[in-house]
Amino acid sequence: MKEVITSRILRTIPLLIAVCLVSIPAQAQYGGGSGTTASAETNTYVFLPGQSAVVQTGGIAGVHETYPIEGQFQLFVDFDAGTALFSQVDANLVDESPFLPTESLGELFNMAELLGTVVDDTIIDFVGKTADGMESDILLTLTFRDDSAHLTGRTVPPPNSADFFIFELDAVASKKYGGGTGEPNDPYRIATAEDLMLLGESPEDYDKHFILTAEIDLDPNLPGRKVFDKAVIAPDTDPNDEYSWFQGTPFYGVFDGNGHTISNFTYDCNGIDYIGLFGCMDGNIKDLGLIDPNIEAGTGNWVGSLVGWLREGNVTCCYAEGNSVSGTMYVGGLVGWHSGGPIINCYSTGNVSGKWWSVGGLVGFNYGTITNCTSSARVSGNNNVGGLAGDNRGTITNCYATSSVAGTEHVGGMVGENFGGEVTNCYSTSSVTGTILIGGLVGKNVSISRLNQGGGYILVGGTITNSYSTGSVSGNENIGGLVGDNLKGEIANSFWDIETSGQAISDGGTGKTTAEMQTASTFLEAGWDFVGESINGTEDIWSICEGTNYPRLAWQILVGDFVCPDGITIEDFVFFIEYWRDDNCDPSNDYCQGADLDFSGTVDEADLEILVENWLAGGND
Ligand SMILES: [Ca+2]
Ligand SMILES: [Ca+2]
Ligand SMILES: [Ca+2]
Ligand SMILES: [Ca+2]
Repeated sequence: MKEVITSRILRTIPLLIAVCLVSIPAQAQYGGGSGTTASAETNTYVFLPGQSAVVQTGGIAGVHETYPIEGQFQLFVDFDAGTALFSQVDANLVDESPFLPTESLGELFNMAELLGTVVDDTIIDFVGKTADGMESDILLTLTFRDDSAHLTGRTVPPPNSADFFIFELDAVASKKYGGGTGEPNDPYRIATAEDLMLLGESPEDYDKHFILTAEIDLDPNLPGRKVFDKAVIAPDTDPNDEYSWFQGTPFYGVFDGNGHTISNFTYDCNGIDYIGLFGCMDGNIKDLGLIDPNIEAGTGNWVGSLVGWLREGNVTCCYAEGNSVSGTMYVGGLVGWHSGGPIINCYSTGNVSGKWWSVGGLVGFNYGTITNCTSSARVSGNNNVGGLAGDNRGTITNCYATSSVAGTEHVGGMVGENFGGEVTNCYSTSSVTGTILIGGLVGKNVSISRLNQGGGYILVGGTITNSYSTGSVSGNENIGGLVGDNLKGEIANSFWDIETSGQAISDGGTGKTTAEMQTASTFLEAGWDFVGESINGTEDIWSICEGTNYPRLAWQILVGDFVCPDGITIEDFVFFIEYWRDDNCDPSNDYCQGADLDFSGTVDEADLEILVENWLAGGND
């Protein structure tokens, strides 16, 4: 069996990797502040208060009024064609006046109908006529200076007209964020800490699309940064309400980290809820890394480095490295409370601590779906403390935890309390210590009864399937190698290592020796779906390096780790070189046994580069 598994073990694995931008070097997609490489672009500009006004003069009454402008506009410029237009104007003259035909700046200058001509790189002239039937001429000049647009111009009445007002515009508008329009095909670009903080202060943009175009450092010692006393984006706006509800606007747009990182996000404030880079999230976050987030929430609840409350929406391909996160309840290394769409391909490292309930390395309280995630964060709390999630009432699939977990009651290497939840294809190597209801994988496992359509009750959840644990487990009461206490839950085809756990018993699962735990047949006979066999399935969830390691999840194995032992070593290089210059690799890569790492059809220098990059990146554990 060993030969079968190890020789064919990893050839399909390259298909499973490279779903996240964060795990591979970020591609330079956007040029940063000055926009895309295309010659045509649209940007949003915001009028600067105090520098933007319309002056009205003339008429029989001899009016002379000044109206400040508030708002923004979108400017489309095609430098190649030499044309420009205002694609959207959302700005108003602030003061009311009986002499003013409209408070809308766009209507007053009929901006949507003006034709722009690019004079040179910095000047655009706009001409047109008013829409009021009087047919005044309009002449505006837009001048780019730094990242600002200066707008000057006026309406010009027809010759010999006696009773006309003249409107003169003199305004300065700055480019919003690092450019873009916030639309799906042209997201606002976040290039600086200032851009990010501006987004936080702009709830009107929480439905927009954003993309990170640079690494951002929020170190409070740097100029213009600070120690935050609320979530950076989508904070609770009434932190002192009696019931601790979330008030405020959730972020419900898209935040694409684009493979970039945000470092040193620092929060320090006691007793405020919904804390994280995002306080409350109904949108999507992807391809974003947080480096060294430092969150001291004290008696605050719903605390995560990335999201306090993931209410709806998704978090995909995100991580928090070097966490220092603390709070009281619902505290997680990435997300405090998760009731939203899936969290996929995410991880967390560092330290997570909670004074009371629901503390987890990745998620404090999970009511949603977590797939292909991992945590090595050290976790401490009181009740319901887990290496990946403190509480699980949702679905955790294809995840692993390598933490150390300490608590009092309901403490597990993976999940503290699995209350009607599902844990499938997961493993934990976390060491676990506590007092009562302590398990290597799950502290307490509970199936809950639910009314079915026939009027009776059925038991749902509380399932642990195809999972294992190996970490040391210690405590006083209801201690188990895999599960501390199982209340009517279903534990199937799951194992723990009786030697490394120090526990001969468990309220569910099957205890095995270390040698048995590192033997493929133990798991194959239980129906686990491995790479290199199809009898148990073709999803190929697991891989094993027999005799040296326990089963590992196929998704966690690096591109280029072809053969045993685990990690990229000289043995993998030797395997790779056997296929050097093969130029008829089929699309499935079967013929070249996966050595065509970029699926180009040929095993060549490009593949070698990928192999060496992963080798040097330390893919040898
Ligand atoms: Ca509140
Ligand atoms: Ca299989
Ligand atoms: Ca290897
Ligand atoms: Ca290739």
